[in-house]
Amino acid sequence: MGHETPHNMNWAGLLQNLLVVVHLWQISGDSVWFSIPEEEEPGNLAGSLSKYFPPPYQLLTQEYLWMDENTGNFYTTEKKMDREDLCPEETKGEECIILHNAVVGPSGDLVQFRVIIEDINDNAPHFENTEIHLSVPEDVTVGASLLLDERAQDRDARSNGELQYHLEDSDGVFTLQVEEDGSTIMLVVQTALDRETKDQYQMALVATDCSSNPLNGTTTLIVTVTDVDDNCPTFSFDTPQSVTIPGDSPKNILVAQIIATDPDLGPNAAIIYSFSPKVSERARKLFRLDSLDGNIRLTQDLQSDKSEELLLTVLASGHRCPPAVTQVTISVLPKVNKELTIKIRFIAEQLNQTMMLPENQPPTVLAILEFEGSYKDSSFAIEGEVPFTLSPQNGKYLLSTSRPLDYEMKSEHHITVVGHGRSADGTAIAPIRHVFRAIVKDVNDNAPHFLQSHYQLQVEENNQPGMLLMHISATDADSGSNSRVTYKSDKYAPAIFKVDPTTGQLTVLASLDRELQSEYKLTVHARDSGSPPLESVATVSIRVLDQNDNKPVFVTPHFIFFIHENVPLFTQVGGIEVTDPDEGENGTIELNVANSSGPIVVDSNQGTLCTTAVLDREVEDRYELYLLATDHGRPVAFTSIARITIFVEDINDNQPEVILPSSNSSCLTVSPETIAGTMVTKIYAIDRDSGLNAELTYTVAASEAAHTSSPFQVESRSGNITVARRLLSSDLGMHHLFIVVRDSGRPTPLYATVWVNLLINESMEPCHLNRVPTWTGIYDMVQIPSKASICEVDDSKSAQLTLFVGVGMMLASICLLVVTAVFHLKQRRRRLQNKNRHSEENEIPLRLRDKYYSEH
Ligand SMILES: *[C@@H]1O[C@H](CO)[C@@H](O)[C@H](O)[C@H]1NC(C)=O
Ligand SMILES: *[C@@H]1O[C@H](CO)[C@@H](O)[C@H](O)[C@H]1NC(C)=O
Ligand SMILES: *[C@@H]1O[C@H](CO)[C@@H](O)[C@H](O)[C@H]1NC(C)=O
Ligand SMILES: *[C@@H]1O[C@H](CO)[C@@H](O)[C@H](O)[C@H]1NC(C)=O
Ligand SMILES: CC(=O)N[C@H]1CO[C@H](CO)[C@@H](O)[C@@H]1O
Repeated sequence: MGHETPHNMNWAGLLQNLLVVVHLWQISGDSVWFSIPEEEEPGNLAGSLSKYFPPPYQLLTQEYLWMDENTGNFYTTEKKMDREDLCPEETKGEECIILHNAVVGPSGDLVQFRVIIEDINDNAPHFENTEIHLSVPEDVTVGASLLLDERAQDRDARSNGELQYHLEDSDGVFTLQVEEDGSTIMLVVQTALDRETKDQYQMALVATDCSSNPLNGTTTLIVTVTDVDDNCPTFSFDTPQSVTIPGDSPKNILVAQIIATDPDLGPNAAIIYSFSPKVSERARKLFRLDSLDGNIRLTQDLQSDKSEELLLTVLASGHRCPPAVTQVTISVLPKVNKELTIKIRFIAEQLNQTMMLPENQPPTVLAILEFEGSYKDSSFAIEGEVPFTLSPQNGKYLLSTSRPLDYEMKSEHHITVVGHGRSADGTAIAPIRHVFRAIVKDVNDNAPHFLQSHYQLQVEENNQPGMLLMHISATDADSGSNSRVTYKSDKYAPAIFKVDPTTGQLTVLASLDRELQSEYKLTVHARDSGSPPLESVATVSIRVLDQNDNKPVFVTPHFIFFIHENVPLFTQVGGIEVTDPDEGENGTIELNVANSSGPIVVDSNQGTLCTTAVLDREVEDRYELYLLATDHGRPVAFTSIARITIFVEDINDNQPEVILPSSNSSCLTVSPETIAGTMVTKIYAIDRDSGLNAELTYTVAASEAAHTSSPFQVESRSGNITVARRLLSSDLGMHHLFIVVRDSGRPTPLYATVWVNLLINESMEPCHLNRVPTWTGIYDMVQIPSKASICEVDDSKSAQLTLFVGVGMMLASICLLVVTAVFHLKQRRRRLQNKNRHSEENEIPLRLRDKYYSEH
């Protein structure tokens, strides 16, 4: 066909199409149809075209059906066929037919066949609304029917879609009336309704289809019974018959509530309350009735002292109803004070009724208490023991402190005040209690307190500087800054002690020297931080303990003493002054002789030297010794050495000794021509003493021939015998001179006498004396010639006497002491056999003697 002219083709095509349509019509006209139930499972054989057409087969639309190309069998597909979807609602009463086109036969003819989809009851009746509301007045007549403008739908066809209705749970109050054609459903009232009894009915409206396996649908039918004014107000039992009110009731107080009820609804139940015209004028004046809520209130403050009864007749009116009537009796009691009330006016500082009171104040008024209202025999009293009092004054009571409060003793007080009283008619009223709370505020009224007012401590000297001595501490009973204590030493305290202001630590800044100062006292002040601050004082005594840090010191390195010779044994020579500033054993000195040249010992206890032998100046006139002083310090003892020189002083214990002439009978010849003034001989004498005791004078006591004056004279100091005058012839012969040789010892000089025999003869022969002349004269041998001494000044008689007496007494004492000492020694010797010689001698009490020492 392909290459014909368009003109020819158009005509040929039109003809062909016309033929197809004619043929199609022919085939469709053949009633080739199949019937399939809806909602078939996939793959079910629905029919076959093989009976009608030769193969092959091709279905043009394959949505719901699938056709086998060779057999012409067609089957349901995955997509189910729903009759209600495929055929519109309007075709409900008819068959639901779907046309299918297929190309069949070797020539490829287009055929059409029908598939009838059969209905199954797969849809339940369905109400559009789940609830149906209907209203019906309560006074509806029995038998009245109400239109239910609601029906169920069922999409199925024929009997599967035909519906029947019935009611469930209607309890016989309602029935259904359905028209023949089911177009209208009526609800028929079967019993009388009363809203006040039951104002709503609920039931189920059920629609059922007419299939053999019927399905149904339900909706809730709610019938509301509407109100009709068919009731009148009545007073409820709650409405009080009588009311009692106190005589002091305030204005607007609710006296009574009148309650009337009308079971109807809304405006049908509206009630208006009013007093009956019969209510008294007084009652109308006192009470007000609220017309809407029925509350009776006082129009004014009631100040009634007498009892009274008022009758109130109250009407409750409803719409189109006669008023309901009730009566309320109101009893007014005379005004009574059932309880006591207090009025409190605070004077003290207070916060939320809690008074803040500083401690230590003199008694002050804190608050004024007063009864509110008038009572009989009213009074206030404080309960319990508290430092507060109440004092009445002009019907009021003053609450005050009775003594100063002490924060440290008690910081909070609770004061219970009890008020008693009776009402005006004399009946007792329960007492009233009011508790006041008072907080005591701290005032700096406590000084810091030292545990001890006096601290004593000891510290060894030569300490480390900065050493902690002790911890001083004081406590303060106050609180807060009133109790914060700082320490300070007073301005007179030695600067080497330091007190830490905050810790109270006492330290010594320097090294102490007990020998410089062994005791310190300081005053420590503890002061709190209150304002004004308070302070207290403690004293600290510090005793410096000794260390052996000093050597014994002799007062001089060289002592010089003088002692008379011939003094008795154990005579004291002198005192040795030696010191050691240390204390106790550290300062206890023992003296020992290191080496000595003489019979001298030391008494360590007394610090004295004494003799152990009788000294003879004429034998040894000085002694040297060395003394060792040792202290008793432990572990190290210190020593010092001193030199002692003792000079033995002379006493007149030797009489002059005449050396020349050697005997009383020796004789010398003197020429008569010897001129005057010529020295003829000399008396030579010695005295072993020294000083004055050895200073000799010579005196002629008397010549033999007393009647003539002697031609010879003795020079008193030199002992020269000289011719006194020109010798005369009468002078020839023997002359005997009795010479006294006297020393100048005090108090009594010693003397010797000698005869000097001189012969004046010209022969100049040596003379010889047969006999020693004898002395018969009286001469005071000891008397010192007035012109004897050149250097000596004569002492007065009284001085001499004093000296005599002194020496005498001294001698006597020494004797006595020696006797005592000897006795004592004997006693001790028995006990102290093993003690050394020094200690024995140390026991001898010696008489003190002046001491001498040199300065070099
Ligand atoms: C003597 O000194 C030592 C230390 O040198 C000391 O221990 C002792 O206590 C001191 N004795 C006295 C009695 O003070
Ligand atoms: C005595 O002791 C001192 C000091 O120790 C010494 O100088 C002196 O030579 C001693 N004398 C004799 C005689 O031992
Ligand atoms: C000389 O005579 C005197 C007095 O009679 C006498 O004291 C004296 O001892 C005599 N001297 C001598 C040496 O005999
Ligand atoms: C005594 O005699 C000696 C000579 O023998 C003489 O030197 C002396 O001066 C004389 N003394 C007096 C005081 O005359
Ligand atoms: C006076 C006197 O005795 N003279 C005598 C002096 O010496 C001679 C000789 O010896 C004597 O004969 C004297 O008598």
